[in-house]
Amino acid sequence: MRTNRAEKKRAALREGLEAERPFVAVGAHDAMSSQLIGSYGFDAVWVSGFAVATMAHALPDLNLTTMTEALEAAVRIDGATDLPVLADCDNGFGGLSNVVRTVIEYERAGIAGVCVEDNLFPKRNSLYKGESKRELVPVEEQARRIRAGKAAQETDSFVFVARVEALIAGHGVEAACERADAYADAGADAILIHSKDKSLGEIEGFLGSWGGLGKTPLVAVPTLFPDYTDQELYDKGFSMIILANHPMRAAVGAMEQVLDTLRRERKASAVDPHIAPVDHIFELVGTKEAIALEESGG
Ligand code: SPV
Ligand code: MG
Repeated sequence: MRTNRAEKKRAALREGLEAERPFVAVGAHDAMSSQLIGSYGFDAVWVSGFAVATMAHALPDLNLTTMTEALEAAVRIDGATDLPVLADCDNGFGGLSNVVRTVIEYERAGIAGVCVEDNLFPKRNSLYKGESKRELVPVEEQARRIRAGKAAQETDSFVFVARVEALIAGHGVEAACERADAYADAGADAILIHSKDKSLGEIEGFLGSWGGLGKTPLVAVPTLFPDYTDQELYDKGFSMIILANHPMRAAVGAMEQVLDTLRRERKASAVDPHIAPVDHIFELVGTKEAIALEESGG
């Protein structure tokens, strides 16, 4: 049963990466955000390390979440959706053996794929300001980790996305291309090229010079270049677009507004127009069906 479900999701993720249209994932931080992403017609769910650290732990995105905690979150997120789930596994939570264990554990848990980045342990979230120049895991070592991770997977279908942080870390386009080549040669199923250059100049430079374009699927996280549609990013050469943290930021913004109103108005009804009715929540989680089953006597 589980294998079947996992295999279907892995096939959907692989098909999406090869599709002739943008394959769009949205970042989840818990089971309900995952379920809602499915209800709104997206193609996949991204388990955002940033969003899980924020929402499940109220911690910064600095490798403070352990692999076990990240995997538990991924399993809950996967359980709440029929969409394929790509799990952000930061830098694989350590060195080469941690990357290998990450692949083994996530694959066994039925997750469709993992994404592993070349940030040193402990990592810093790529969007943090003042982090323009920093060291990364040396390219040969990261390629070795990817090769070891790929060798550890039991099924051919499990997806390993290798994330290149060279642009974020200030190493430039040439280094980014070298890393993308090395990771694709090591067996990565797709390359995520991350950038915080709002002008898209860095990304355009990468797209203009990377020889792997069209051979290995490319993944974008347009948090800091949010004005491009998924179709525009697809037309530039990206297969998969990840809207990484928007449900988490929506939830925080909504909670802050509601709490502020409650503090000012001192009565519950003041926020009623701004919050989901309890009946809607009951419906979302299948309450009527669960009670009917309990009472069916069957
Ligand atoms: C995440 O969502 O955790 C990501 C994307 O890794 S980013 O925050 O842009 O690094
Ligand atoms: Mg992350």
